[in-house]
Amino acid sequence: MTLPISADLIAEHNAQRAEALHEDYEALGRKLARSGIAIDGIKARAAGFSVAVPSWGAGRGGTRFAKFPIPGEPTNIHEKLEDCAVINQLSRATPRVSPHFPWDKVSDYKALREEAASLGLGFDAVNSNTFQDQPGQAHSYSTGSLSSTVAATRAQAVAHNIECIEIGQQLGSRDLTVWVGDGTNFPGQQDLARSLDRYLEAAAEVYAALPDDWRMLLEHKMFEPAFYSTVISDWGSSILAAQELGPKAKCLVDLGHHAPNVNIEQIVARLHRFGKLGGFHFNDSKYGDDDLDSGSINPHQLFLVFNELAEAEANPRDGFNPSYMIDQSHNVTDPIESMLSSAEAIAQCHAKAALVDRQALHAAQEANDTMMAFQALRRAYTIDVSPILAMARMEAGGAIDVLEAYRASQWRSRKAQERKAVGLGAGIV
Ligand code: LRH
Ligand code: MN
Repeated sequence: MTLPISADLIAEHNAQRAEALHEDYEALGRKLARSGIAIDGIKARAAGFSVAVPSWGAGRGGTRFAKFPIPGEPTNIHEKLEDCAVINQLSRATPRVSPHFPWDKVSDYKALREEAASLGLGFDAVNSNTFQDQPGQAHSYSTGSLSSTVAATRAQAVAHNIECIEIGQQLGSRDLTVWVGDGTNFPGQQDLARSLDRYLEAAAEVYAALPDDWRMLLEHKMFEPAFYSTVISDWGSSILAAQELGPKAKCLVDLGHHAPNVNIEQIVARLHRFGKLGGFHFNDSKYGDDDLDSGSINPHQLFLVFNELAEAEANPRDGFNPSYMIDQSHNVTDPIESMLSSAEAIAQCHAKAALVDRQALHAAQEANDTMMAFQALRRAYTIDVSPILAMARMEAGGAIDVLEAYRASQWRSRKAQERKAVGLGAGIV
């Protein structure tokens, strides 16, 4: 395995910071011990936590208005894997990449899997794409894809999803994420019931092609690209579709796919209650599907989501195995820095949720002691867990301060010399 950043650079970086880290870690350890919490136990839990990064997040993203590339950004899946390896080498928390097809199409997926493995990476859920037309495509998705009124278009969308499963099998994935932008912009444009029926019929053909140990993750989204109705617009449509399809169909929660102020943590609790919690696309938003860095706008919501995940894990019902993935669009930052910062924010919320005194919380809830129930969460939320994550990271060979180490590596400026420039354009990738 040849990792992209020199191990000496990371060792030198950590050597300068280790003493301060040990001081902070021991002080926090004493504080937590007073509440009966063993800090090493939390560190072990943090060391076992990981989140997948999106291949499409390694490059600059954009909006319909514009995209502003940066010198040295990746131009193909091979360069994207290199950058994802930098994120994992420094954070030790992002060992899997979630690819998107046909954006990441290559001729030899076995070789791609080996290439990723040589960089310390594996593959998470594969994402199909029936929201864009590809050059030479027989049937346009302008009428929708799995719910299109045009049978040939539905068949084409089904075939593409099955092709993604076959690619995923070669990459070692076990999940297919299906997000369709299908919907309408005008009342009356399509029959709202028949659209769903066509979607369910076509999705059932994709479901039938799933290998035994695979899952199909249905991703709901309130709007965009459709602005009047969306076929799978909310968790209700998604869970009903997943129940209709079968036990291998689960629901994926993209945090940005809800109306402002929707209680997403309650959606998580509901999906788990009915055995349909399949995974997450972590990001943050203030208005629409802004795809901003996780925890950058509403870190408390992210904490409350992980609080529900901790409750679900403690009460797994018929299984608790959600896929954790980032799905962001990096329009104004270095994508690597954004994913380093986001992985940290997500891992922090996972660790803070482990610090909640659930006995005290449940006792206060049973006693209707509202303030003490709230305080049980707030106490954990306000603990700075960064020494725990940094210690786990350093012990795993990562960097104590991931952004400082990344900048010290001069990775981006070095890649700007090597990689061809990305053209101006618009759109998310
Ligand atoms: C849709 C979405 C979906 C991806 C795309 C890149 O908004 O969240 O998960 O396929 O972004
Ligand atoms: Mn998403």
